[in-house]
Amino acid sequence: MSHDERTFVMAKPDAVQRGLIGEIVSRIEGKGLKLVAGKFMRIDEELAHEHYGEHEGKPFFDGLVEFITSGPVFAMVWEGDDATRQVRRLMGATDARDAQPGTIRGDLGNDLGHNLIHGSDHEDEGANEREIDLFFDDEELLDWDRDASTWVY
Ligand code: RTP
Ligand code: MG
Repeated sequence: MSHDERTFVMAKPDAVQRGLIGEIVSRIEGKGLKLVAGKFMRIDEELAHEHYGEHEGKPFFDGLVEFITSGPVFAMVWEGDDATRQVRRLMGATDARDAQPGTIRGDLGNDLGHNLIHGSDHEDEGANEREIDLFFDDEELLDWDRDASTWVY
């Protein structure tokens, strides 16, 4: 069991516009994963093409790029046991209209294009590391340990 698996997560422009950054962070934090990096940023055209390269050529690609570059996003790296798959479970199905209640997309997302959150694909080996590299420099990833004994009493 690896406790140090890292996964890339992003609150998409619709989440930022709707004031849901905190809610998204809170759900992942509440599950017990550990935040190791976070950056409020804009995605330019080039980064959008790299990040969503697997979808290049598909009919929805141009709309996807337009959406993801339309406003700021909050990019994050989360760490923990089985982190990539755990985040995908918290996210719910891609089309927010089909996502189960209890998931971020199921509870809060609007539709297929406006689904609030991106998480690395756990079925695509190495996607998490690839995406972390794309968005963050090594020194932006913080190594830290929880020390509950100091703060919780
Ligand atoms: P994401 O990459 O954004 O976390 O979403 P995902 O893994 O759940 O879904 P993926 O298949 O990677 O698709 C990326 C985004 O493209 C939009 N999409 N539109 N048929 C369509 O019109 C279609 N299919 C996918 C979605 O907004 C999805 O989040
Ligand atoms: Mg995907």
